[in-house]
Amino acid sequence: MQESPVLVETSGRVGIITLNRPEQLNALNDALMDALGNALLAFDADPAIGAIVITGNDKAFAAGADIAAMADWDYMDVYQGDFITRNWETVRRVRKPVIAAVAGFALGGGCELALSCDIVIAADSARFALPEVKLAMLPGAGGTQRLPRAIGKAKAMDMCLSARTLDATEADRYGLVSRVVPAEALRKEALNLAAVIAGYSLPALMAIKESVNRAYESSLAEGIGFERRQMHARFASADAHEGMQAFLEKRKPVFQHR
Ligand code: DAK
Repeated sequence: MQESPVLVETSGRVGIITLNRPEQLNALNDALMDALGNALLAFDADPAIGAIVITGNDKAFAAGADIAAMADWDYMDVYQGDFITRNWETVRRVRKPVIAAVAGFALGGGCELALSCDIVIAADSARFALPEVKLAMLPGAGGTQRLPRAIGKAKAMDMCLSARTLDATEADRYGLVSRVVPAEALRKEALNLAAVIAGYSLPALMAIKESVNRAYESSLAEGIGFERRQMHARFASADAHEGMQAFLEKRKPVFQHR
């Protein structure tokens, strides 16, 4: 029987998805992207889960779209099959926080997948690049759009046009990743961070995520207006009252995720 292209497990309120095509450096094919999307949506719908970690193995988070799968496609295959849009963007539909824990190669679509997550924790072994230009392709899963927003136009152009690889330190300096940790500590650090986040009130996390994402999609004035309404809405939440009351009573809050 063929092994599943993703492994799914939980640790407390954290859902963990491990990309599982190690022989192909987790190259992203349809079966993997379908399985990843299904796992993400299942965790998003599960009230027992508060945060999600996507990770790979020591050598690769993901070395990009599966070149062997794409090599024979023609325009009609990708247009009518709705390549990328059909099953690569599911992560953007997830309302809970998603952390990418990246060791080794995060290339092409792998780098774009990490960029689509909310927080990127990089092992010191992580390597980021958009090498599609070497194949006479272009980063087609949001790379040319999300990368300039993440690291600025000059550095994004450099990466996209030259296929230059960033090590973890450079990626951290450029703001492509949230933090860098020793490779051997990656999983523990990512799970600890996810557990901290998952311990907070879920509707507050969802409102924060939606508000931060709005910063990318709107003018500053619109974004501030959206944030203000989200903040007002917090006063309708039992957890917000519990959080403030617990502070005043010098005790730990007990959130109902309501
Ligand atoms: N696809 C398929 N197989 C891959 C792969 C990939 N992206 N990357 C590695 N593999 C496979 C290798 O073929 C090899 O398989 P076997 O020969 O053992 O059968 C195995 O994984 C181990 O790889 P290597 O032997 O090459 O390992 P090395 O350590 O020597 O080198 C490497 C590691 C990561 C430097 C090298 O494998 C490499 O350069 N891989 C390709 C990286 C790459 O170019 N990635 C970008 C892929 S393009 C679009 C939307 C999106 C995209 C494109 C279009 N449209 C909407 C049109 C996205 C494109 C991409 O992501």
